Amino acid sequence: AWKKYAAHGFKTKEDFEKEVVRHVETTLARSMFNCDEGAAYSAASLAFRDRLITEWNRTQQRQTFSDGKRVYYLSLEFLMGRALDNAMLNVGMKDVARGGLADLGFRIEDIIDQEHDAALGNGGLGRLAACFLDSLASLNYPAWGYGLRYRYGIFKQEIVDGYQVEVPDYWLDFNPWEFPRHDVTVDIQFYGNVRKYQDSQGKQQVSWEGGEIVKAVAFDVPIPGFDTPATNNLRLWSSKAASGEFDFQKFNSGDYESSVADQQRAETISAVLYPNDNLDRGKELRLKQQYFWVAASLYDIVRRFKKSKRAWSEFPDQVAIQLNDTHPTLAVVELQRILLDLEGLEWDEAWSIVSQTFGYTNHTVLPEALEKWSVPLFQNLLPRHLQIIYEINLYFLQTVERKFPKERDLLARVSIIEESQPKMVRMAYLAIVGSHKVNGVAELHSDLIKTTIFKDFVKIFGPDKFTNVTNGITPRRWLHQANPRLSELIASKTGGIGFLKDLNLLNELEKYVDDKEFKKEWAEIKYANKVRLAKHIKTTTDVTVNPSALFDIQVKRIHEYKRQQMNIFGVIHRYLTIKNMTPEERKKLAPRVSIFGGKAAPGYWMAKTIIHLINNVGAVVNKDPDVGDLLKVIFLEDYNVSKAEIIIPASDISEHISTAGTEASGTSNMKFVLNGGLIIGTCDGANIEITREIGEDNIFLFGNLAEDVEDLRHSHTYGSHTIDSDLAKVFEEIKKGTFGDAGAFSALVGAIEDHGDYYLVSDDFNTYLHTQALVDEAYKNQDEWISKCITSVARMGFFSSDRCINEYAESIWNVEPLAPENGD
Ligand code: 26Y
Repeated sequence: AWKKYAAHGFKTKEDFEKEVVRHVETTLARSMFNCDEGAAYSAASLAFRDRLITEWNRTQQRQTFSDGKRVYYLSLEFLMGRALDNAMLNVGMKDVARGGLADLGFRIEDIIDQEHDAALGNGGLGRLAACFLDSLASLNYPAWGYGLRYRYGIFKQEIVDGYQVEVPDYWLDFNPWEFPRHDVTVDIQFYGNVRKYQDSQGKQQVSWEGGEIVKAVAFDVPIPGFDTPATNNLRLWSSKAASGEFDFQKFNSGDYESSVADQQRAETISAVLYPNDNLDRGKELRLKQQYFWVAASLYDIVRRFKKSKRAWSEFPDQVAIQLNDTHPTLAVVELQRILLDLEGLEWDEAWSIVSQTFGYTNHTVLPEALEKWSVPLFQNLLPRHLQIIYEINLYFLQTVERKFPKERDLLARVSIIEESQPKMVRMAYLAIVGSHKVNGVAELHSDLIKTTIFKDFVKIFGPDKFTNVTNGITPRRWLHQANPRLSELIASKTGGIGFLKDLNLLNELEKYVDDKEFKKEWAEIKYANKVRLAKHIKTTTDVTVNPSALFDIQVKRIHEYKRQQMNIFGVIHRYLTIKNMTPEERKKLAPRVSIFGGKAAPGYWMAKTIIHLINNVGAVVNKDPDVGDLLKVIFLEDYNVSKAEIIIPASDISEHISTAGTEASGTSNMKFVLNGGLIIGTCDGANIEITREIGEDNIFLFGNLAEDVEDLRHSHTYGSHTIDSDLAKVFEEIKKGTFGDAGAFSALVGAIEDHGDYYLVSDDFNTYLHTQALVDEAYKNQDEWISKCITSVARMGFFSSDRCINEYAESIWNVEPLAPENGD
């Protein structure tokens, strides 16, 4: 309804065509005679960008005039995927664009397909940030995202001879979705030293001097809300040398090369996204990235606040800053430094402002993913910040000592500084001490952090500081955009597209669980989505798969804790079973396509070995005439957001099989169920809440519980560890060389056989196979299967990121949406 109020931009397909032609002929300086799909994509995007920017300006003005509290979401990762399709759908103009493009001789799908994914993230944490931006805009919250404008996003994955090969993702050749703000820059300081002195009034002053300066330049990306004119901003910082082009002194003295090198060194800061997911490597350049981004963002936030001429004490009433994991924790220290050293506040006053402003979201309990920075590194790069951290720690430990005078061990345990060699700064502890709320991302996870890694802090701060906000996903991208036909079918039964803004309206679908006609349409849509994926598989891997087979999908980052190795061992077991069957027995088996996808961190050898094994198993199984259509094994190259949009709607069953207690939440589990697929999974992360919502008859759960993991691990190490007999047969086959050189997989097998099986693959293998057999049986009864799918979708309303953002707004940020303008 708001569209008619849009002051600028096209309304009809004819208007849209004019805009496209104008951009082709002027902005792109090309002629319509040689306008290819790439140019049409660029011009269509520019036409939408123009439209968004008008609304963006209005939104920003209204937020400024209304003068309310704003939310700032600080994330090192924003895994946005493609923007054009999303923009068209969110402003409700896709049909107009389709018509206009058709008149110009293009199919809209081909144009959408031209876009390069914005892949500024690794996996779940980065995609969550992107879903949150969509919800914040759609719900009219005054909110900004702040991140880094990496020149290289997550690497592109190629599979060569079954191995992962990483190729740089240079994506900024021409990006129509960003506005460079060459006038919005911040000078960021590194290194140098700290001088303390008395000023003329005798007041103690601290000054951070010398070192080097790098310039941060803002690039703005408009974030359109769905069915609202509200358009928020994602500000990404790019680094460049502070002196402008290069150091003229060096140039004049003939040292041209080294002045160019300085320039390049500055640009390195925002050059590349670190490709590790849930693994901290403590690299100096990453700490530089973190400070660069945090300092630029805080400068921006403080500048905006200061325009309002309010007292500093009102800062927490105007500003909420959410830390997406510990990556932006330096913001706590930087704000304290600004208030103390630059604004002249007293410590206690400054600290009270700081700790009321921040909220910290934890996304993992894995010890190897918890960030720690070495004190000597810190001392060198950020000397003043290290001093402030020591002071924060001192005051914190003093209050702990007062409260628990007899507990000496407690002080060492909770100290922000770990007394190791070298000493380390524990970023999660700093984030807890510097925030007013700490949240986990699913109920089990939030309970676990309170009873394990942050137990002492619950005792110190009380339980109310720790809370849960279960993750969610945006139904706009993950249903409406990825699965347009299902979205349309749902709309036809729930009274229009309202469910996309109020996902609980999906409940209406329960009425149709036994409706023959509805179920037929439902099944047709699933089949069509499987045909679409089968085509993608054919063009990318040259393997033909039968769309009537059960599609079993596991797509996510490759990690031992996510247990893709268990899945592929299960596939091998299935293969061996088929080989041993008579032709009659084979006829009774449900045909299956096992589909994998995901990237391994470049330095994570075990993960790369898992990819290698999957590909080698595929090479053997897919050409074995005994097997035929009964089993196909596919590894899809370069899993990313836009591929997820094709893969997820095509699933019958998806695997979310992490060792219980290790996957904080998972979010693809929600996406798969929302698209009418069932889940096989462990009692971990959000699987538990999904089960609670959809009912345990509609999910295939198996495996040991989180509470039993510790004892099992202990028994592997100190008791006798016998490998499950089915798994032992699988290992035998691998060792025989059936899937290529056995030596290549000895570490993978050895981790389970000889090194304690930390992820409990053997312990869970039997129930995993058993549950997969139940899946086979259930799939044979298509009528019941479809009923389960419909019931599940009907009960998924809870997992909208809109619900999740409203919870953050109420329980952590204390912000209200900005009411739409009159008439909007
Ligand atoms: C320390 C650094 C190298 C690091 C970089 C990326 C550490 C962690 C990460 C990424 C973590 C991540 O993606 N975590 C996932 O967050 C999702 C959103 O909350 C969860 O659903 C998922 O379970 C969790 O693994």
